[in-house]
Amino acid sequence: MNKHVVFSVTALLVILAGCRPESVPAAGSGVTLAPPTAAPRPTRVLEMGDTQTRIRDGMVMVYVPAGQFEMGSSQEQPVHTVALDVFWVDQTEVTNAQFTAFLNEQGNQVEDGVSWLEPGAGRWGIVYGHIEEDDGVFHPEPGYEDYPVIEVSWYGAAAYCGWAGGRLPTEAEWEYAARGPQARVYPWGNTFDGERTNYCDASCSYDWRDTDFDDGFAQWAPVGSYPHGASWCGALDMAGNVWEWVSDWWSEDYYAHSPTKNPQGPDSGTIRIARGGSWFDEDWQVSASCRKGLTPSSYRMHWVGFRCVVPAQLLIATTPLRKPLYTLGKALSNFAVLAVMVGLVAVASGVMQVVRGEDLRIDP
Ligand SMILES: [Ca+2]
Ligand SMILES: [Ca+2]
Repeated sequence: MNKHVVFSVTALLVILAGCRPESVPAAGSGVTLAPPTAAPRPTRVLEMGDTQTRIRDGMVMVYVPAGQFEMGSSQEQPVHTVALDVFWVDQTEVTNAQFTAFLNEQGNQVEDGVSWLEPGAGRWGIVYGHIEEDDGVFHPEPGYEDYPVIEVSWYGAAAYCGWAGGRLPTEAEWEYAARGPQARVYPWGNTFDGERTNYCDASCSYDWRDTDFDDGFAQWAPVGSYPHGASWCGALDMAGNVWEWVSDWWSEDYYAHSPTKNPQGPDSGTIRIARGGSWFDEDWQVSASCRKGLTPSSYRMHWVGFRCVVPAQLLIATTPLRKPLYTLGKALSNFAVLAVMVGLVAVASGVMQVVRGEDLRIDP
């Protein structure tokens, strides 16, 4: 190695030493890439509290670390152990504004004989939803942009999540995001608190209303209205507001033979599942283990919405040169000096520095 190469490597090591302290994130702040070696290989360290914003729809997602919990309850039997890989879950239910953008790009398509959304007059001819259509252009009713989209079919919910870069959660993912490793009864704990959720409270007009609490809303509320009802990972409205479609088919005995690792639900069926209860329901129905079976092609109801998940392996950093440089470094791994230099140049230029949570994006 000649002296020029030695000087260059030494100079780059000095630069690296100056960068390294900045490349160690504070707890909960985001993602790190491994220090360069002869074969640079990124490793990601994600932590509870990490969030990121999805480019396609602006949805904030919260990080759900891998783990296991006891799924089910005395009502949803048998209770069984489920283990899940890491994933990101939407912080809130998908809103009218977000679903409107989807419709204007994709159209209100028909699947299984029903449109993705029923704008205007809904079931029984009553107007519930707050997305309107004028001359083929969809728009949220003014003042209802941040309310959850309702009267959306399972097909519309699934199509939206795919468009946004993710998918509907499995039933197990949804319940884990709501309950956590401690398998809480409600997202906030094991005791019901009617001020942490939008359910059928004292202001509700139905006979089964609970006069012990006033949650502030007779019907559906803007998403994120109950920050004190957050689940262990920071997801909101997992209890109440609107039920949420999940990907699984319904099967009465599925819990008895569910796989332990990342269960996907039955292979087939005629009914899909929704979770979390709604403004329409009693306290026991907004518990995190409660399940409701709904026909995917006909239930476009004013108490059903959804949220999405994104598997962690789909994360892509915005820096356009990171992947090509990583690939080049790997290809040169048999030439240790060159590989080290490529890695050092990448770090020195900032291309392979810390990628914090807020910098992560899902490519459309
Ligand atoms: Ca209510
Ligand atoms: Ca909900």
